[in-house]
Amino acid sequence: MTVRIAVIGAGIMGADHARIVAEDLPGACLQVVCDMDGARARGVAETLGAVDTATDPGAVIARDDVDAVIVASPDATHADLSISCIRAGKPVMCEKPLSASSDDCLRVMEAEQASGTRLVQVGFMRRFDQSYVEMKAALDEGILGRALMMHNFHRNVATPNADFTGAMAITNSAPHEFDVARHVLGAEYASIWAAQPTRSDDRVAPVVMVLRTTGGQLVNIEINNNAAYGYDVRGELVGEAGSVSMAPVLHSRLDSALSNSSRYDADWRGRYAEAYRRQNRAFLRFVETGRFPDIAASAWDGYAAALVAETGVKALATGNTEPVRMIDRPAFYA
Ligand code: ISE
Repeated sequence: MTVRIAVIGAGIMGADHARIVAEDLPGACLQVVCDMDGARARGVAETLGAVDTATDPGAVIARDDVDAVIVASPDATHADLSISCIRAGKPVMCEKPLSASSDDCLRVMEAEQASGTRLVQVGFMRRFDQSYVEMKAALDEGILGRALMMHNFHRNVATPNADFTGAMAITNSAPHEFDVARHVLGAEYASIWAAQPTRSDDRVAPVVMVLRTTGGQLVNIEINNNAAYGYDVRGELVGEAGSVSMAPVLHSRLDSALSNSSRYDADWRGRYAEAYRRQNRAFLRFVETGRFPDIAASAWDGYAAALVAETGVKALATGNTEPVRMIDRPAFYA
């Protein structure tokens, strides 16, 4: 049976998810592209051959000809749209973050638990990236010994708009690292500290964070949303017996004029193209089988990332190391 998927949001990420569904997801059909801006929805739908377009997400979620939903609308709408999907009994793949507010994530978890069925996958696609898969495997297989530290660098060319703040570096960009480090280490966070250097202009400066896990490991994260030169993510997992670092993903190298060079992507879609594909295929299998994918992020993981982000925003304001106080993990998410 073909799974009819609606994509809500036709911006940069919605358009990319719609493309994956239309071109790279055998067994799925791009049923509806929905955006408040009808012309934008139509533009994406026409390019990809979607069956229909819409502007009202609530009506789309309720449609009988929609089996599953991908939410890629603005961050502030993610939690409520996920709850609407749960109430309609439809599996949803919600782009990260599930919310910038941990209370909102708790509401999603409550709705999901009340439904009695796992329905929410959160789009932390880095879990599906081969570099992190290999880091986690090296740790789980015992090759690294006990994990001590994880170093993370996350650089964007420039902030997407003038409203982007240092706090958003923590709530919008850093959740990738909060989630993937916690996933690779298999650990929860105990505390977070955050600070920013001073720039010469009024652009958002990098945010540097140091987190400690409940097992005493350190995770350091640099988020630089105005790195200027390219989209660049680096990472290294350091254990007592060895370490694994992320190799650059390159398809060519230019040798010329006594030098060699390689290119950076302008944003994350190229670097993580395969991870997005794997993630969305895992979502399709989830819809088909009802079994939540092993490595995917759940609403619980969305909550964990949001709580750490909230605490990180507080740490940035106070300059103190702030304790991360998570609720106990509900058995539903065991
Ligand atoms: C964006 O929302 C993403 O998810 C990207 O992966 C990240 O690099 C960027 O900083 C975020 O704004």
